[in-house]
Amino acid sequence: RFYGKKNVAIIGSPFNGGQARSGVETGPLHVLEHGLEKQLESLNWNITSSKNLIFSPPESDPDEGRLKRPRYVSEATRAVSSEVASAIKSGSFPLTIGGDHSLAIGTVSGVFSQFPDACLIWIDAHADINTPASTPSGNIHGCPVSFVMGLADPCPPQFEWVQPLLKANKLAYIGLRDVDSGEREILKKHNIAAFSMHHVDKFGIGKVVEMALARVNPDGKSPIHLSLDIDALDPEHAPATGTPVRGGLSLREACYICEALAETGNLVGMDIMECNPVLGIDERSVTSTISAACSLVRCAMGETLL
Ligand code: HAR
Ligand code: MN
Ligand code: MN
Ligand code: MN
Repeated sequence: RFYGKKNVAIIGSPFNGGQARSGVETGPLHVLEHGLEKQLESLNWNITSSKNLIFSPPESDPDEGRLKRPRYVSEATRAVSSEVASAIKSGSFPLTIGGDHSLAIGTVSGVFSQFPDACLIWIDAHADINTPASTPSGNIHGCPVSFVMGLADPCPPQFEWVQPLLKANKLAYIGLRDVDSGEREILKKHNIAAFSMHHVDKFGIGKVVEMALARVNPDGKSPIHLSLDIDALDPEHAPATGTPVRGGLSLREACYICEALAETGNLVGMDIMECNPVLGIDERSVTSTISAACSLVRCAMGETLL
C-alpha cells in the first residue's frame, strides 16, 4: 500500500498567476500558520521537507491568444512538477498547498511522471478543462486539466514541456456546478466521469464516490491523486476564495470524499488550492476557510483511519 510510507513533503506554492485576484498567494502561509504541520505529525506523518516556493513573474509576459500570463504560469508549474516528482522519488507523499488551481498543471505532471497508471480525482465547483480556444476568461486556472490531457491543440509554445499523461478514463470530478458550455462539450466528447452537485443530491456522497472510483479505478489498483479546489465547498464553509459558487458540498461531504480516498490506501498525492484569505469579509470567514482546508487535508491523510 502506497499509504503506508507516512512521509510527506509539503510544497507551499504561493502562486496567483493563473487568475486575476491577488491574495491567493497568501494561502499556503495561512494554512501552515493554522498548524497543519503539527496536525500531520500527530497523525504520525514524518515531514521530510516543508518548502515555500518562490515565484517571480517574468518582465514581459504578453498574452498567448486568449491565455493570460502564459510564461509565468508555465515556469511556476514546471517548478512545481519537478518538486512533486522529486518528493515521490524520495519516498514522500507530495502535499501541494496553493495558490491558484493552474498549479495542478505541475502537480498532475509530477505525479503522473512517477505513476503513469494513476487516476485523478478533481473536487471543484468548476471543471477547469477549458482549452486555449474555449477559455472565456483567459485565466489559466480554468484550463489545467486540458493541458495535462493534451487537449490544447495547438499546444501553446510555453507549455510544450507538459506531457499529455492523463487519459480521459482516469479522471473523475465531484462537486461541479459552474461548467462553461465549451467545457460541457469536452466532458461529453471524452466521456469523462463528471459528478455534479445534482448527482450528490440524487445519490448521496457515499454512492457518488463509489461510482467515481468505479469509473477511474475499476480494479482498485491505480494510484490516486486528489486535486481539491476549496471552492468545491459551499461558500458557507469556505467563503474566502476567488470564485465562490453557491450550492456546494457541505464540509462533511467534502471530508467524506477525502476519508474514502484515504481508505483506499492508494492515495499518492494531494493538492489543496484556491484559499484566498484576502477575500474573507472578516476574520471568521478567513478562519473557517483555512480550517476547512486543514480538515480536508487531515481527512485525506488518515485522520479517521486511526
Ligand atoms: N470556467 C471559468 C474560466 O475558465 C472559471 C474558472 C474559475 N475558477 C476556478 N477554477 N476557481 O476552479 O475562466
Ligand atoms: Mn473552482
Ligand atoms: Mn461561470
Ligand atoms: Mn479549480
